Amino acid sequence: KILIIGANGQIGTALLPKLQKIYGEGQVIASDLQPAIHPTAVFEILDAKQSDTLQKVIKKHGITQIYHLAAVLSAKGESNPLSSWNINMQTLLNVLEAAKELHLKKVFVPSSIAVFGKSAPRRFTPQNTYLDPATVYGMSKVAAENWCQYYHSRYQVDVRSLRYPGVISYQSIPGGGTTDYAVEMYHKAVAGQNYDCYLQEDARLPMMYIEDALRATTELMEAPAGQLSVRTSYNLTGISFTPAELFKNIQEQVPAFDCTFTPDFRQSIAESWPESIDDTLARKDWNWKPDFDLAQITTEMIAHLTRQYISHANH
Ligand code: VAH
Repeated sequence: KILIIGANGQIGTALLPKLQKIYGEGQVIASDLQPAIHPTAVFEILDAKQSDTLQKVIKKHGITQIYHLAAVLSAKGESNPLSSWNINMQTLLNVLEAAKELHLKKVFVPSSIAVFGKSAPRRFTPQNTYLDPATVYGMSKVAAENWCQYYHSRYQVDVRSLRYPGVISYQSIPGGGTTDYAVEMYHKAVAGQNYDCYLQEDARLPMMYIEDALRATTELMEAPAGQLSVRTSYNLTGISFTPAELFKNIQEQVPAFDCTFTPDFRQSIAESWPESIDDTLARKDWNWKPDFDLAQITTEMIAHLTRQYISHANH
């Protein structure tokens, strides 16, 4: 049985139905701090900062795998550094400890391009390079990667990880990320409104469509352990684009859409991150390959969001 921690988050909301489809609805237990946003089979209100309640839920359902998708993201994390660090680290350590104590089969822990800082090459950023993250979120993910490698090498916990780029999805409203501008821009365009972007026009960032992110996650988790040469976290990417390029791409499908650019504190976070990522190792170790380019992402996002706006309008 699989436990998703943070099922109400951006990745969790989209991963839940995918895992249910693969493993069967009753095999996936969703959990989060708040009640389920979307109706699902089995849902547990769970604060993963409490080790004993986490282990109680694991035993209650006979959990053998955990997808730990709860964290305070980069932008939101800066408003309360110490509590963001405590939340991200305490939950992670509780998950790794539970995996060791209760002999879980596999664990997934997402990392992020937020682990890179000003010392890393900004273009085609390599798997191994000096990590000096500018955000508490990034610092917590660097620490998480090292803890994952530690629990794997010392206790043989089969924990696997991906450094997600900005993920573009239609299934949830953005929550505290720096890359969320892309999702917000699509929402505004479909709602017939203009968008004031909080990043500069030329802020190029590595991004990925949610379908690619979910497939990368399940492909990594299903790869034979012996093939995996990285036990911190794999570099991963889909495509890179700037807010100006996204604006132009959306305008081709929504001609009336207009966008202005008013950079805020998130611009300095974006400037500390790579413009593009070298994910050669993921391609080599477990045959990673992205499917969606920017035009396809725009077509998908506009189609899904239009359907949502129509169905909301009819209620
Ligand atoms: C964020 N979407 O912006 C997340 C992610 C690389 C970006 O970590 O914080």
